[in-house]
Amino acid sequence: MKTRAAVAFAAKKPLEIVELDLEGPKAGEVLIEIKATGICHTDYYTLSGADPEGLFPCVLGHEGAGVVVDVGAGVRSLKKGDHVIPLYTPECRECKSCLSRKTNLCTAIRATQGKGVMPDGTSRFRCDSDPVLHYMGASTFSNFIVVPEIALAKIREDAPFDKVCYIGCGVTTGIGAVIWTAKAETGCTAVVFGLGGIGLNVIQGLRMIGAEQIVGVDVNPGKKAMAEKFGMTHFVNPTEVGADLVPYLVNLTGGGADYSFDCTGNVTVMRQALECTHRGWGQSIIIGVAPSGAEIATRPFQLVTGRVWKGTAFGGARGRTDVPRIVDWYMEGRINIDDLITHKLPLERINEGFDLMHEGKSIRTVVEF
Ligand code: NAD
Ligand code: AHE
Ligand code: ZN
Repeated sequence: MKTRAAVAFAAKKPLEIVELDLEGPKAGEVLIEIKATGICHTDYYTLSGADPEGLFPCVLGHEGAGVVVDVGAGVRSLKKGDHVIPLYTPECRECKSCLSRKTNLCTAIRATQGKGVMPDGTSRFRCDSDPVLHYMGASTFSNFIVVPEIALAKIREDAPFDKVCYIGCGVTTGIGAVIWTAKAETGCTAVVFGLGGIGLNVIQGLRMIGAEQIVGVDVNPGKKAMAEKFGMTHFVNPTEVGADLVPYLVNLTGGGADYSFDCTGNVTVMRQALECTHRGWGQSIIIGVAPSGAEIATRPFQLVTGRVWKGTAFGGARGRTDVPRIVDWYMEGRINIDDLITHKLPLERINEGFDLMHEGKSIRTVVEF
């Protein structure tokens, strides 16, 4: 069959809207019609050439929602017409990682996913008979995609695609980082670095669990109003505070934050985030994805004195189990997604969505098919 897709033919080049050939689902795979997709900073990161796993040509996008059109042999948990969210972190419930209950990082298909192919080692996309690669096991910038069954969360049918697509990455990552990775508790203090599509969901998660103080740090003061709406209690612009940012934040939080979250992908910020946490128990959660070759540093003394550095992928969520619950939270009005979707575009204008992100004008742009 044919599918309309925004293809990244090379790093640093605008996406091109083309018609691709899409092979149908093989055993254990599912054909999905994507109805809507968000644009996450990680799509830009890979397009920029900074991702060591970035392979081209590929179809980017990993924050989508859609409908099952067809299922391959042996697929039991999904049927035609089901509404789904593709999962870049699958949940096979059988691998060592899934069975450990210690991580959400299912390993069943990670190796092939990182190479841009399906578990059988081939791509389902072709452009003029040349293969085009998948991305993060999702490729939601295509109207139709093929995804392994274990990488699909079945969701309720009354949930609007143009909102719940964001649960495919940003919402789950931000809220999950608070509740599943940090396991932050009521009354805690927290500092959130980067008030974009992820950071605002961290703030929303902190408000949900009843954090006492939520400090937001961003170089763009234009992010302040939205962050306040989502629960931020104090805003700090690092360009105004300068080199004294860490002591400033330690003082503001009464000796250091219980939790901090990096939502920038900047390794200098990651160090500041660790060092502004409280001696003895502070935890700093790295969410941001840093460029190839970048490394984090701190004095070991920071860890000797009890601070903990952690990272999180997809907020620690087990996708098939947790994503439908988060969709319920949205439908019950317990979380706000609508205000974070600041822009909507048709596929033909997807490159404008990347521009809006760069210019700091959007939180999330959603592309509708
Ligand atoms: P975004 O572009 O919407 O937001 C980034 C924010 O950081 C912006 O508001 C920007 O002004 C701010 N910022 C930039 N430099 C800063 C600095 N030095 N100090 C303070 N603020 C600064 O991006 P996003 O979609 O929110 O993604 C944020 C990061 O999270 C990216 O690195 C992305 O790749 C990563 N991410 C990780 C996961 C995961 O599972 N770990 C999931 C999604 C996104
Ligand atoms: N390919 C990158 C890794 C990027 C990365 O860490 N991705 C996150 C999700 S970001 C979503 O917006 C993730 O899930 N990581 C766990 C994993 O297995 O990739 C690189 O740097 O190599
Ligand atoms: Zn993402």
